[in-house]
Amino acid sequence: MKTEVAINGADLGGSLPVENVQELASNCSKEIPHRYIRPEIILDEISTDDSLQVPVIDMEKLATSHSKYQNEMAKLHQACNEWGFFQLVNHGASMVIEKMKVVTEDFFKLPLQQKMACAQEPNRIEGYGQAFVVSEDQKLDWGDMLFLNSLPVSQRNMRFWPNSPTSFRSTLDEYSLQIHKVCMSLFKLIELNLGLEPGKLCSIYQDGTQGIRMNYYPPCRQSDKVIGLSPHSDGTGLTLLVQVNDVQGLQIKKSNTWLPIKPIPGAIIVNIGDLLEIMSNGEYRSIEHRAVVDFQIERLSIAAFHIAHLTAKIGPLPELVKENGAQYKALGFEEYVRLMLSSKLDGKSQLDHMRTNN
Ligand SMILES: O=C(O)CCC(=O)C(=O)O
Repeated sequence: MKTEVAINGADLGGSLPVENVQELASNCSKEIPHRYIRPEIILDEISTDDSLQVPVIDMEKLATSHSKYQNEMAKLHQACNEWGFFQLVNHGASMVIEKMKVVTEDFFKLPLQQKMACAQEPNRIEGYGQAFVVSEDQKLDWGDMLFLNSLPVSQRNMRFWPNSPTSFRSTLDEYSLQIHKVCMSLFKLIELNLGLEPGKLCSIYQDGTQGIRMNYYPPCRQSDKVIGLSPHSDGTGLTLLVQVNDVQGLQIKKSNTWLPIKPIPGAIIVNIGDLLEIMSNGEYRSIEHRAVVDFQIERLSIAAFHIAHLTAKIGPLPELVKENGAQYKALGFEEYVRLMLSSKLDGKSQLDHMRTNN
């Protein structure tokens, strides 16, 4: 994702309406429209090195101050610094994650007309539809999504929250709070690892915005020619992603090669977003990633995006600007969000506008 927020209800731009991909995919007799065909992906190199995987971080070990687990903090630092991605196990949110997976699957199984009750509105990113379609000739992703603002609670727009399945709303409420808690525990450890005074990062994200996006990627007969979600980095501080069913699809860019992620059952996949890259003055890096689709089976994922609070100043934290100077410009929060939302998903191009050497 890029950054998806509503600031005090202001319209920050939305997506042009396009065809529902789940419906398109269900109509097997129809040719795949050329707007979905991406010839460039045939040339992409995909890693076949099975031994190369993102680090696995154990939250229970991080939570104890016992000296035998100090190593886990170093592992976390290395994961943020060298990978920008890791899988988090023993995070304590397994029960609500399982419940959230069920309601997500059930929502996407509903007839189109029922799902359209939550459809996006012009100039708004929230709701059921697609995101980041900014021009009529832009190539399209092979996927639909339901995006909802979940925190702060005052930013929730229940107009877009499905009331079918019946437990959707209460489950999302619980999910949102628990995932936010896990995220804040990570920020607490990350600020320690960055040598910041306690509370420095947490105070920026504690009352920040959380958006949750449920992604649905239908199977595609020409799965090697389409892409579920275009390469991008997230405009967030941290993103916490859960894979709903057992179909692989997430790939991250590592040394110019796409590395498929093999999700560990029950793990949360965490990634550093552009905001944390900027605030850490480049010590931690957001990583380009994308989702590919399967030939036969649909794939679903749930991403929780955590963004700074609405009055935060976006820029490198002064404590982390050393001899190399500030690597990124400072911007007001709203300006940053507008920048992130104003274009299609395109690798890390948004962040380039923020670099001081640009
Ligand atoms: O579906 C996935 O695995 C990736 C989702 C993602 O990158 C996003 O929602 O921004």
